[in-house]
Amino acid sequence: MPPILALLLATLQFLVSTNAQNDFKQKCLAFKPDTLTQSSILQILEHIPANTSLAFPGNDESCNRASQLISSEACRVALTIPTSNRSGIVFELFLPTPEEWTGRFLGTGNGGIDGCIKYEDMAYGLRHGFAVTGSNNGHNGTSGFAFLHNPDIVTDFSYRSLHTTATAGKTLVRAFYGKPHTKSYYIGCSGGGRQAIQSASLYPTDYDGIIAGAPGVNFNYMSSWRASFYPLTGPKNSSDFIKAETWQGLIHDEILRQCDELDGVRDGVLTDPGLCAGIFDPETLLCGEKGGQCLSEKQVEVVRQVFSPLHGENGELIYPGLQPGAEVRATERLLSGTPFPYSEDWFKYVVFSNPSWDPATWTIRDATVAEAMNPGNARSWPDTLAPFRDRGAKMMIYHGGADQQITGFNTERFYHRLSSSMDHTNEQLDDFLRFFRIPGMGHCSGGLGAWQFGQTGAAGVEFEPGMNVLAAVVDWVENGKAPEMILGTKFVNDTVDMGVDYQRSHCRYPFRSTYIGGDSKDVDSWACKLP
Ligand SMILES: *[C@@H]1O[C@H](CO)[C@@H](O)[C@H](O)[C@H]1NC(C)=O
Ligand SMILES: *[C@@H]1O[C@H](CO)[C@@H](O)[C@H](O)[C@H]1NC(C)=O
Ligand SMILES: *[C@@H]1O[C@H](CO)[C@@H](O)[C@H](O)[C@H]1NC(C)=O
Ligand SMILES: *[C@@H]1O[C@H](CO)[C@@H](O)[C@H](O)[C@H]1NC(C)=O
Ligand SMILES: *[C@@H]1O[C@H](CO)[C@@H](O)[C@H](O)[C@H]1NC(C)=O
Ligand SMILES: [Ca+2]
Repeated sequence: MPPILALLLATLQFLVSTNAQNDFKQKCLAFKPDTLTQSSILQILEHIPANTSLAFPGNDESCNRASQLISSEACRVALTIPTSNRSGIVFELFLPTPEEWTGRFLGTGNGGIDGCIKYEDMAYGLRHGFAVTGSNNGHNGTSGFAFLHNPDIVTDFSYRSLHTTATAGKTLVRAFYGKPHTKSYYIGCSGGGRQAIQSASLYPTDYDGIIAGAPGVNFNYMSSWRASFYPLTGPKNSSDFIKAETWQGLIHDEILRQCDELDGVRDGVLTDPGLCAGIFDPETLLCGEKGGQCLSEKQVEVVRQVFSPLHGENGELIYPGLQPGAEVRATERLLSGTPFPYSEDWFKYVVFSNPSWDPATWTIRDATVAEAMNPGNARSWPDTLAPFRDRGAKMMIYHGGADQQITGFNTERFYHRLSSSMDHTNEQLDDFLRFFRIPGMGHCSGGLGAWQFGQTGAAGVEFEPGMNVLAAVVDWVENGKAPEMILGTKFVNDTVDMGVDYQRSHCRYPFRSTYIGGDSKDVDSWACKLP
């Protein structure tokens, strides 16, 4: 092509794209979202050019999200929407350009008891052509203080904020593009995983495809389980307190000595921590005559209890124990000699409505009280998802095998609960719900395992169904291709730019990732087998 023609063409392309951008910008700024959702108040309406570092000056500092890179062009809408006469939500919607919109709708969740919008997940969905919503779940920041004497804010946290957001978001999407979305999806982990289960249970038509990561279900008892650690370990200065170095050195080493090779590979990962929980014996660490690094009798008992299920006042199992292998990072919170902050706030501001309640006084009696109260119906422990199943919706659940905040054993328990109460075989559950265990992964991310599979906004993997959980649930919903396994990727030093360390196929429960020989970093050296 002669240079002059090439220049003309380039100029033309530039003008066309600039015009499209101007059109989209005008369309965005002319949008009247607050007239479409009842009683809402417009907070922000702005056009975001591609590759903008978007700042959130009003965002609560405890959310630790001062800005977010938005890589594709969008129209941003922020509203406040009342949910009762004493509560309301901050609602956010990112709308891609009509050219980039796939027709899909995506909801994003929160974490813990927080009211932090996961802007990284919103940016992630936007980047892949979803119209994406997020909300503050009824209050701002990570503290539970807002719950005090306001059960409506607790209800928002439990399920209402997510449902309100889905409803408003879909209405606005239809108005903005002049046609409704095609399919709706949800992605969340931890507290966001709990919201996922609430949504499927209470509002089964809200989402067609749901990703529930490390779900904080059986929430009342989970809060008690977390609260039980501080009275168990004692504060940092108590005489038998087990220091982080001891958990990470002595105790972790002994767990690896007893359990690492149960899966056939000495790699620091317990592929199925359930095998270890059944046999691990901390007694070997008891100080004897030899001396050296060791544990007192009381410390041995603490270690034993940390890895044991929590039983209720009547001796019934209320929550399973920590997974062996999770102790390394559990020293950050559960084993830190300080109260678990979310549980402390939940008991203070919700269960007891008493800001001076002392978390050191927690006893199993308090677990009974919280469970009976079930504030805001936050239990999140359904025994059926039949309406969700019957309308053809799909759910993928995942949970790390070294989760330092919510034991992965509870998700196995949830799976068995659904299987037995719905009277479903694994194959029948597989039709609409699949659970993937991620060996060596911590809480939602991180760890020695192959933990990157598109579950968070920081995804370093391609948007391919085989290796990306969001793409996988889309493929399941839209093309009927159910995910057999998830290919996880471990990057060198967890740094995408440093290249792939290894990949592993994560099996759907109850299949277990099983070493069959060869280089253990080779994906073909492992197979999914029934135990
Ligand atoms: C945004 O940045 C990426 C990476 O630097 C680049 O590939 C892309 O072309 C940019 N997009 C626009 C619209 O500038
Ligand atoms: C919550 O934060 C938003 C900004 O993200 C702000 O508009 C709103 O007023 C805050 N709400 C409260 C109760 O502080
Ligand atoms: C708020 O609504 C409740 C019903 O949900 C009602 O009982 C109460 O009187 C209302 N309070 C105010 C201040 O309007
Ligand atoms: C331990 O520290 C707490 C403050 O965190 C203090 O109140 C308590 O007296 C200390 N106990 C001992 C035995 O030093
Ligand atoms: C590995 O990552 C950490 C941050 O997570 C960084 O401090 C360190 O320098 C990295 N190491 C290498 C070799 O890049
Ligand atoms: Ca191993």
